[in-house]
Amino acid sequence: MAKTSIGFYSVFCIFMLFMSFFGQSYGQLKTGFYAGKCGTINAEQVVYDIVRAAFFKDKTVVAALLRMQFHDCFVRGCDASILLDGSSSEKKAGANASVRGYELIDACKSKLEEICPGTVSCADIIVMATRVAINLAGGKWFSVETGRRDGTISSATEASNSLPGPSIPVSDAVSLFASKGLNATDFVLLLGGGHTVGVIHCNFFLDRLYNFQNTGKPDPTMNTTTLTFLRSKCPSTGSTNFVFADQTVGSEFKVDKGFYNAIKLHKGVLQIDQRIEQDTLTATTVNRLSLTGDFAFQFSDAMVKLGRVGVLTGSQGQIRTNCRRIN
Ligand code: HEM
Ligand SMILES: *[C@@H]1O[C@H](CO)[C@@H](O)[C@H](O)[C@H]1NC(C)=O
Ligand SMILES: *[C@@H]1O[C@H](CO)[C@@H](O)[C@H](O)[C@H]1NC(C)=O
Ligand SMILES: CC(=O)N[C@H]1CO[C@H](CO)[C@@H](O)[C@@H]1O
Repeated sequence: MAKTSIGFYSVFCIFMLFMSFFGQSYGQLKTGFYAGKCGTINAEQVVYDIVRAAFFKDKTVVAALLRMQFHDCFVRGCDASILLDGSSSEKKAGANASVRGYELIDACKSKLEEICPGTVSCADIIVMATRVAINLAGGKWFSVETGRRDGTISSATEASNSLPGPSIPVSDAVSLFASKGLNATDFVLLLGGGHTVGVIHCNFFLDRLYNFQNTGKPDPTMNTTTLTFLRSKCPSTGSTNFVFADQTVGSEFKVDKGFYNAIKLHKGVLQIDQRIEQDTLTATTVNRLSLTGDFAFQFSDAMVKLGRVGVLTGSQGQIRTNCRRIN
């Protein structure tokens, strides 16, 4: 009897070991995929240097890259489809209109093509660059997985259908993230980590200031101090102005837990931002992240998980030589 269970146990262990090598659905992504692939030059360092120089000229590259990675990964997976130019590519979708940072990715790509042509994918450049930006903005340094390949299809219609709108109910957002392999905790971490930097244009929340759900009144969940401030920035007649997504003063350019503190004071700018503080599916996580130091450690894990969504690896897709077009 004992012998049988030991036998079973060993077979089970070997099976688990085998699964750990070959069984992961993201098995072909790994940390340090480019080690030794660009001679003595470290591809991750090349990206680091370029993003660092850009950051010291303009801190808003952090928000640009975070939003770019989110939008890339949520439409056809993290395959750099967001970078493709074209009259009806993802870039042209309404929700994508304010994604920025394309030139920074181009700069990384040109340099890497000089050093090791046809080797480093545009999809990996987005992920490596975003990791650097997060760190420069005060977030923890973390290892990224690489080995993604670039997609060949980009569709504006698909982007419009895959990206969430600012008033999405929490339960719908949780389902959407779950469909990408991200749980409710990941959702709260990613929304807060993204929206702790960057800006929101008035048109995305004007209804909350003047005519919430056609009541002719503001959103009753909004802090009245914040309401007065946001109204001063965003007249009811409309404007192209924008405000910081994180209304904690002094925290606007930092990847930190400031966003959770702001929404606990009802200073959320987007309706979804305030909703995660109110909905039972997410409120406990928001509270924990605002009260503890967990965000600093857990945000990076959530970013790594985001980077696994729908990836192409191995012989799938291609390594674009120019991130704006397929080969
Ligand atoms: C339900 C999920 C989400 C919704 C509905 C949403 C919606 C929005 C909207 C409407 C804006 C304003 C865009 C503008 O004014 O130009 C925005 C900005 C932004 N979002 Fe999200 N977002 C979501 C999740 C995320 C995630 C997961 C990330 C990153 C991990 C992220 C990162 C950003 C960043 C960095 C900005 C500022 C961009 C900039 O300053 O250029 N968002 N988001
Ligand atoms: C979400 O996933 C992370 C790991 O990826 C795990 O640590 C966490 O417990 C999960 N949370 C829930 C609510 O399932
Ligand atoms: C509104 O914000 C102020 C700080 O600006 C804060 O003191 C107050 O507690 C907030 N009110 C609510 C209801 O969260
Ligand atoms: C920069 C960019 O491509 N903007 C486009 C975003 O989407 C709207 C509506 O689909 C277009 O009119 C913009 O040209």
